[in-house]
Amino acid sequence: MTPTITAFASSPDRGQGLARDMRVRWALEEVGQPYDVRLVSFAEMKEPAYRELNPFGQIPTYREGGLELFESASIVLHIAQRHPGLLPPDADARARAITWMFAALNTVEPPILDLQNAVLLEGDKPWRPARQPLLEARIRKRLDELAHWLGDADWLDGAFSAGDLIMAHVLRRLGRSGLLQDYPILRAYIARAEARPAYQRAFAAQLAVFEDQQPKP
Ligand code: GTB
Repeated sequence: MTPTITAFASSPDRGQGLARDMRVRWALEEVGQPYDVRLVSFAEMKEPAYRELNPFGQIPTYREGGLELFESASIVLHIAQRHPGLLPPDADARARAITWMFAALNTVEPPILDLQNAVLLEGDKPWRPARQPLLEARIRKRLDELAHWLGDADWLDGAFSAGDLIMAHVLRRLGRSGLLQDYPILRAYIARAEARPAYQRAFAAQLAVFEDQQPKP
């Protein structure tokens, strides 16, 4: 059964791998599972029919036969549990890899999103300049801790796992912030993740959606 995921018909980053369907595409590519994509507009995502798939009216969603899922990391976990390649066979190592998925989502991503939301939504507020250093300091704390953990290891816990997939995608959100400048360990970690053939295929597939939309000369 070929799964179908939903993705942006029109994305602010025009397919630079930041929207969260990238996580799902990447996981499917890692395990060699072909998939179909249904592109949805912002208006369609807020329709009752779409909210049957995702109550919050967001991408990505995942449909496989009678199974319908939302939440990118839950979808990645589902894929990782049903196919070899993204979670280690050993039960303890598997639990640790899943722990890293949660660490990426619950410990590392929130301060990054706080900063991005401040940039996007609070640009005109009087407190914004004073808040910036606080937001950056919270991110730096996590980056310090993560870089310390990684040290000279390639991945977070042994072989590449779904934990690395989610963590690397979370860290990519910092790309334009300049905050990774001081973290060569993390830049190398992201570069290793991006060099994976599965990542490259997923990136190309997401980008192709928007390249196809370029006006023809
Ligand atoms: N927790 C959910 C998950 O992980 O699946 C969050 C899903 C989510 O945030 N979806 C966003 C969405 O549908 C797209 S990924 N937004 C539309 C809406 O809420 O109406 C977030 C995102 C969007 C765009 C960029 N970008 O262009 O740079 C980056 C990230």
